[in-house]
Amino acid sequence: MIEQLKGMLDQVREKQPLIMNITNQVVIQQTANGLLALGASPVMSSHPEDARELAQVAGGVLLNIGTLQEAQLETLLEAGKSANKAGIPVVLDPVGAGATSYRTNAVNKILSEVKISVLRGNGGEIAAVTNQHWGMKGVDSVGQGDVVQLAKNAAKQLDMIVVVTGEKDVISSPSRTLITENGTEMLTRITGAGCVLGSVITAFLAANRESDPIEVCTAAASFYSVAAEKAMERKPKGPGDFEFYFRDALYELSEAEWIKQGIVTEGGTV
Ligand code: ATP
Ligand code: TZP
Ligand code: MG
Ligand code: MG
Repeated sequence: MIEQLKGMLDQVREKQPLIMNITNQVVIQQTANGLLALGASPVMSSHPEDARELAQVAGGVLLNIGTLQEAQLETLLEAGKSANKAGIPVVLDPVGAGATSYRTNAVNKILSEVKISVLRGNGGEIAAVTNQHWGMKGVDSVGQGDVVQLAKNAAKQLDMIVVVTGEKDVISSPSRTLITENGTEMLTRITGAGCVLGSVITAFLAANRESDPIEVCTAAASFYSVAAEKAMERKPKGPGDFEFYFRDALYELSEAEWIKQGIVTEGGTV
């Protein structure tokens, strides 16, 4: 089915969409560099008024609660509502949901006040948002379960696209599920692999407004995982080399190479 995703990467590189990120203090630089390597245009914001204005001119908004502070919650909500008014996609990364009730409650507040287009998290985070307990060790998922069923149930319950990442990524809407099978375990050895993917999904959505959003999210996840495989082909000595090679791959991996290597399957109806 991956042939159907052809063209979506080129759209990002051609349109260079402005992506507004309200993200955590750990991954600000990785996120800006990842988006620039991909061909998008990043801007970070941390003040409610600034975020409200930026959301009116951006192509998409990424909300990430990784190092949430009380004042930042207002910024996230303002940005989300402003993006809703502008009619642009909003992606939410519920970093560490389930690890503390503070995080879980913050995610629930955002979900109740902002129309989220895509929720992207690891298994433990998505389980927590849907009132299940898979287990979290800080920001990492430690529980195990049926990720395909988790994504399907979450998409239905929340009525939005849900991307559950891990060894495979499961992308589910309330009516359809797609699975990407590429990637490398080395992605778990660098911080921000999930967070940067959230911004990459936002960039794909911003540049492909006429396409089916579940296919656009799948293109983003598939391209990202194949780029990680390309980085591994250069035989990094460890996570340090890998991080640089991965950024290079986000920059140089062509649409044709990605489509040739990407494995995407239908996950059945919900
Ligand atoms: P965590 O905090 O639990 O590490 P995360 O928010 O960083 O989660 P991941 O689930 O690690 O997000 O996903 C980030 C990227 O890494 C995705 O592209 C995913 O496909 C990839 N990935 C994660 N684990 C593996 C793995 N074991 N094998 C292949 N790819 C993986
Ligand atoms: N602590 C708070 S946010 C963050 C850490 C380590 C980064 C998490 O990044 P990711 O992409 O979820 O691994
Ligand atoms: Mg990670
Ligand atoms: Mg994460």
